[in-house]
Amino acid sequence: NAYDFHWDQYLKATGSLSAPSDYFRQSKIPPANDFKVGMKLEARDPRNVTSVCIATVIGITGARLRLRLDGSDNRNDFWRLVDSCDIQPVGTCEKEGDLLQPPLGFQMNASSWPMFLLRTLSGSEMAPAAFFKKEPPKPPLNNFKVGMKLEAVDKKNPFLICPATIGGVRGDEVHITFDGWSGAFDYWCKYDSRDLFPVGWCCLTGDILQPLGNGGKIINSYMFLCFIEIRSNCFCGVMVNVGNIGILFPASIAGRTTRNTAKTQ
Ligand code: MLZ
Repeated sequence: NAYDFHWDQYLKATGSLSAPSDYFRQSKIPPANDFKVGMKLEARDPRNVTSVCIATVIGITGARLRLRLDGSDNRNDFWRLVDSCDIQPVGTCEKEGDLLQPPLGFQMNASSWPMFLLRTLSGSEMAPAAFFKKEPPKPPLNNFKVGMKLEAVDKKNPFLICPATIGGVRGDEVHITFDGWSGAFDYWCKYDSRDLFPVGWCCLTGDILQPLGNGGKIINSYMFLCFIEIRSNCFCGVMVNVGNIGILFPASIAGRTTRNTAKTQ
């Protein structure tokens, strides 16, 4: 289908460049994900980062794990890469002389925590230490440039990895904007955030790269259909690239078929 998302086609159609992979804090070869649903591990509580808790693998997506803290509810799941420093094998905490903590919002009485811990761990399958990979080092500098393309986690829907563009650079921070979406999902983060990936990451890991928002559709390598909102009136047109220059034609010139694909999400 002509509307399937392909990076090579999209980069050509928009006349844009992808950010080189060594700009990211990710391993060149994505880490293998050997975890299985149901396995237990230790994880830093995302809502209370000084606590290390017991977590269960609820799902697997590419090089990431969907995690739920034992004793917590099902509305606070979070996603971590298998080479995240936020996760470690069960027993690490004890070895370091620390105590496992109940998650923020522990559903039972605090006094029942030791017994709960015993029960939750007994007979459960612990993720083997070999499944945890070393976190890649920070690239020394923020080399990102405005306009570079990448794949980024949508922080409002953290299970989604989406096509994105660097919208701004400020010291060691970058502004992440999502292609085809208006600013509602944009965010600033550090250049070495683990939520940023080079173009092609999802394809390599088997994670699902989200399609563009309805603000943009690729027609072919030379044509990129875009919808631009001008003061709440939606302007619909076809962007045709000639070299690096994009020329925007109104839909009335471009023809009716383009107009029909405009939807709201
Ligand atoms: N349709 C949902 C998900 C949007 C995801 C956007 N990602 C950049 C919504 O509108 O919230």
